[in-house]
Amino acid sequence: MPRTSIADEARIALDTMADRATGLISPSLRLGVTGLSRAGKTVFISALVHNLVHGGRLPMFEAQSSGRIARSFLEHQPDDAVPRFQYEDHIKALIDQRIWPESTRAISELRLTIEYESASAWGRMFSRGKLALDIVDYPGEWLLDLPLIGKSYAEFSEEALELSKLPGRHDVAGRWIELAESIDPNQDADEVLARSLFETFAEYLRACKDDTRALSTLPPGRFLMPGDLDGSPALTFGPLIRLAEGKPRAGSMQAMMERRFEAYKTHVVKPFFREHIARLDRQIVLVDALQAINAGPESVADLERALTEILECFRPGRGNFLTSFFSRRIDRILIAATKADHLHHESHDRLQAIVRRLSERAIARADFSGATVDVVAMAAVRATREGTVNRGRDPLPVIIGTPLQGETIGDDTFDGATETAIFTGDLPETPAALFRKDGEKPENHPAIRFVRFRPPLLERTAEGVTLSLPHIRLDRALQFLLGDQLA
Ligand SMILES: Nc1nc2c(ncn2[C@@H]2O[C@H](COP(=O)(O)OP(=O)(O)OP(=O)(O)O)[C@@H](O)[C@H]2O)c(=O)[nH]1
Ligand SMILES: [Mg+2]
Repeated sequence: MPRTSIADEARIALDTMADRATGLISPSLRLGVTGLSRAGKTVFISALVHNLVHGGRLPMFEAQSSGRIARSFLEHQPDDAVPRFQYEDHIKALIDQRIWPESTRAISELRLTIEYESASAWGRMFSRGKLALDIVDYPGEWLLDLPLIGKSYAEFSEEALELSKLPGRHDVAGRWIELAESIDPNQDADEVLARSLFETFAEYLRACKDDTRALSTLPPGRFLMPGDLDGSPALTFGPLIRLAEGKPRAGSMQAMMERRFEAYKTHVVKPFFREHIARLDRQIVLVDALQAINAGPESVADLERALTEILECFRPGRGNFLTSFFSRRIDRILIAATKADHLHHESHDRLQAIVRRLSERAIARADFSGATVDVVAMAAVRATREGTVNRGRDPLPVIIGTPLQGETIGDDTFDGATETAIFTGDLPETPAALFRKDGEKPENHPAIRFVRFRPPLLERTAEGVTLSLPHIRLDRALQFLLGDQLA
C-alpha cells in the first residue's frame, strides 16, 4: 500500500524545522481557518482582523479588553506563492455596501501583527511583545483529500462505490456507475474515455453538494474546485468499478487511472499538506450546523461524518501516517458553529450543545492527547438584534434584522431594505432529538425559520466614529485561539 515516502517525510520535517528556526527571530503563530464551502470562513477572518485593527468590543478577549494590545496592523504575508486574503475588498462589501463577501473557493493568507504588553511583571521588564499571526483560509473540501494519501487506487475506487450506495446519493450516481461498469480494467487506455469517467464522477459529486442535499463527504476535493489544474492528467481520472486482479496490465485503462490517481496525490494533495497543513499551530473549523439541521437528519449525519474526517486530519495520535509530523504543533482546535445570530440568545447554548454532540464521536475517535479541543456557537458578524413581540399573553422572543432581497417566509417576500422582526422557533432542549437512528424520522425535527439577513448597519458615535462590527462570542473564540500567546 502506498505511504508517504521517506523523502516526503524528511521534507515535511525540514520545512517544519525551518519554520521553527525563523520563529526564534520573530514569534509567529499560524492559524488555519477551514470549513466546508459557505461555512463562513471569509466572514470570520474579516471580522477577526477588523475587530483587532479597530479595537472592537471583545470583553472576553483579555489582552484587548484590558488594554494590553497597543496596536494590530496588517503586514506583507511571508508566503509569496499564496494569494493574499483580500481583506480590504471583503470589508468594503460588508461595511460600505452591506453585502456579504463573494465566495472564495481557494487558499489565501494574511499576516496580522499584534503589538502587546506582557501581563506578567517579568515580561514587562523586557521589551514589548510582538506576535505575527498568519491566518490561512483554505477549503475544508481539500482537507477531505488527505486520507487519499494512505489509500491505493483500488481502495479509493471501492470506497467511492460504497459511498455512492448511501441514501441521498445513489439516485444521482447513475451515470457514473453505468459508465464505470462498462469499462474493462484491462482494455487499452483511452483518453476520451478517461475524460468521460472524470466528467460523470465530478457531475455526481456536484449533484451531492446541491443545496437541497447539502452533503459534504466528497473526495477528490479538486474535482469540485479544480483551480488551475482543470484538464490536466492529474485531474482526469475517476474510480472504476471493475478492477483487475493483481497488477493491471501496462497500457491498460486501469494502469492509466492508477498512474493519474498517484499523480493527483503527488502533485496536488501532498504539496498542499506539506506547504500548508503541516505548518499550522492552531486551527478553527467552522460548521454551518443550522443549514444541516434545516435540511434534515440525513444532512446532520453527513455533517457529522465530514467533521469526523476533518478532525482526523489533525489527529496527533499514533498510527496516523501523516499527522505525526505536526502532532506536537497543532495544540488547540476550536470547532465553531457559525451564524448563531439567526437564533435568539436562548438558543445559543443549545446550538453549542448540538455541535458538541456532532463532534463528540470525532473527538473520541481521534486521539487528541496533546491538543485541546473546544466548541463554541458564535456569529463572526452579528446581523440581527433581539426583541420581544407581544402576541396574546406571552411576550415572544424575536430577532430583528433586514432580510436579504428575495428572501421569503410563507407568502412574504422581502425587499432588502425593510427591518423585520422574526420569531425563529427554538432548537430542541437536548441535542438527542436531532440524532435518530437511520430511517427513523425524529418526531420533532425542529424547523427553524431561517432567512438570510443583510450585514448590519454600523452605528456611529456622537463624534462620527464608526463602531466596530458586532458579533456573538467572537471574543471567546479569540481568547481560546490566541489568549495564551499574548499573556
Ligand atoms: N448572519 C450571518 N451570516 C453569516 C455569517 N458568516 C457567514 N454568513 C453567511 O454565510 C455566507 C458564507 O460566508 P463566507 O464567509 O463567504 O463563507 P466561506 O466559508 O468563506 O465560503 P466559500 O468561500 O464559498 O468557501 C455569507 O455570504 C453569509 O450569508 C455570520 O456571522 N452571520
Ligand atoms: Mg470564503
